[in-house]
Amino acid sequence: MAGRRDGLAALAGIAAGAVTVGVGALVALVAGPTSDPLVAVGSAFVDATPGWLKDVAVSTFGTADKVVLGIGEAVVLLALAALAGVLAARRWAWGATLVVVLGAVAGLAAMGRPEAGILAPAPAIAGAIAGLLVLRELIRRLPAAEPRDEGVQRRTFLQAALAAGALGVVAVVVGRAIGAGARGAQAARTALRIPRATTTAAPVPAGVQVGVDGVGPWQTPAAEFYRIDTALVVPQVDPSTWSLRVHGMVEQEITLTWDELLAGDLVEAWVTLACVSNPVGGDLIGNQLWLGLPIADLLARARPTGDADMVLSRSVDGFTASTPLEALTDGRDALLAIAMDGEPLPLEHGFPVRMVVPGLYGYVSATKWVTDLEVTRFADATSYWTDRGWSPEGPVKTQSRIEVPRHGSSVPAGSVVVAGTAWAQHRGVTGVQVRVDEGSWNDATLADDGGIDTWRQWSWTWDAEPGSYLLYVRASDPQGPQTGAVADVVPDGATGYDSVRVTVT
Ligand SMILES: Nc1nc2c(c(=O)[nH]1)N[C@H]1C(S)=C(S)[C@@H](COP(=O)(O)O)O[C@H]1N2
Ligand SMILES: [Mo]
Repeated sequence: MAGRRDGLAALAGIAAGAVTVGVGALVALVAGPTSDPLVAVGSAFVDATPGWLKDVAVSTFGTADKVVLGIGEAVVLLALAALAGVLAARRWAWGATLVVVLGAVAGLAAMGRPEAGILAPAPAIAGAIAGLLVLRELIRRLPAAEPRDEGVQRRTFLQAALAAGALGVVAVVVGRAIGAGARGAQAARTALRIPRATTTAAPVPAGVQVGVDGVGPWQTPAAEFYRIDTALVVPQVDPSTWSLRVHGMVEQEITLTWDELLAGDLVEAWVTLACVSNPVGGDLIGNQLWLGLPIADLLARARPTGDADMVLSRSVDGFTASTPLEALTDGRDALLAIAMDGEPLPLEHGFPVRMVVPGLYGYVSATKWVTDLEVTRFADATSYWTDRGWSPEGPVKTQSRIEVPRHGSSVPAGSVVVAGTAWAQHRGVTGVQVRVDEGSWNDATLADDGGIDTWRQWSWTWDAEPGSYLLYVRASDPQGPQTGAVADVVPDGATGYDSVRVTVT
């Protein structure tokens, strides 16, 4: 009967595991959301993930990468919990050791988070103790190998195991729900009123939208804006306690408070933000109206010293980005942004304050939940992604994509409208061309221009005859056409022509 006993022991392990995780989630309500054992281990895993693997994850799962990580973690945890049960049933010390080791891993991971306080290991310790107690009780109740009343023993064991497991799951759900509700950031966001801009953005021309069905909106709705970050729980920052320190190679150190930021001369700007991990033709890019304080104003007060050439921005959760000082002071709309589309930043997009720098990929410029700017030198400091093999330079590459017709679609012969979007942030799109198979390039019609920092829609009408074709697109900026050479996203952004396969019938 060893097989069946192992199965029940595995169940005992899983039930004890659920209790461990549940108690951890409840204690994390006091110790802080990133000390939750599941969150802490997942976050440590994200930070330890080599750049290439992060790249594979983002390109395979896109913005669902966090969900996939969560499922992966749950599967590994279930297997380890089952193993702890089986071991404990054979020899208690083995199972107990595994539980203690897992607890220690989670506790150390929590202590390693940038936001860690002295209570950081508490959820893991409390969870492990609760898990050990439940595991011991359940192992004691395991039906004997040759029982006289096996049915009864089995039933009481299963009842106890299911009750413990259910309690654990309920604790996780309740703990997370209370945690989300109790955090003040969402309430503070709702109560916030965004001040008017001192400098408003130029009105958007009526024709920025190319007017072809299937071409995405020129302004990306905030709710649909892509989200890329390393934060497994969205950092909760109450604006009333927020401040930004500007220090390092400066003549005057500055601490900016939330009220000072709101009282500053706020500037509005349309900026298309792009992720360096966006593959050719991809959608890790969005265009929005941002409102914020020019970072140049702040730096002018701090007065960087002679040989400084970089600003290392840091968020509450420890993420860092290294931005050329030049890009923050050369007159472009580099902002400490507080609003998107006239509303306070959504929590997941950096509430209350993030950076937005036209022309640079997000990983070197767009720090969300930002609280610290250190003026320094590229020779002296690195940042989150440049430590992982990505280029210190992160200018956005000129790119274009075909949105209509869709890849793999069929269209009737005759006039076929081909349309999409092109971008060359801070240089401006000056032209777009479309090519059928290996034919010559045809000039597309550009929609109205929203400014050099935004993307631009385009369309071209194709006189199509029956057959199967590959359509290619390329954009030009003032330096000339984008390159057709195919390059991967690592280390500084993908290149190559976007193409779609179309069947004309
Ligand atoms: N704190 C923090 N800020 C961050 C990141 C992060 O991981 N943590 N990711 C950066 C990257 S790689 C990109 S592309 C942009 C994405 O901003 P969004 O999620 O608002 O679209 O945020 C940047 N700012
Ligand atoms: Mo990114």
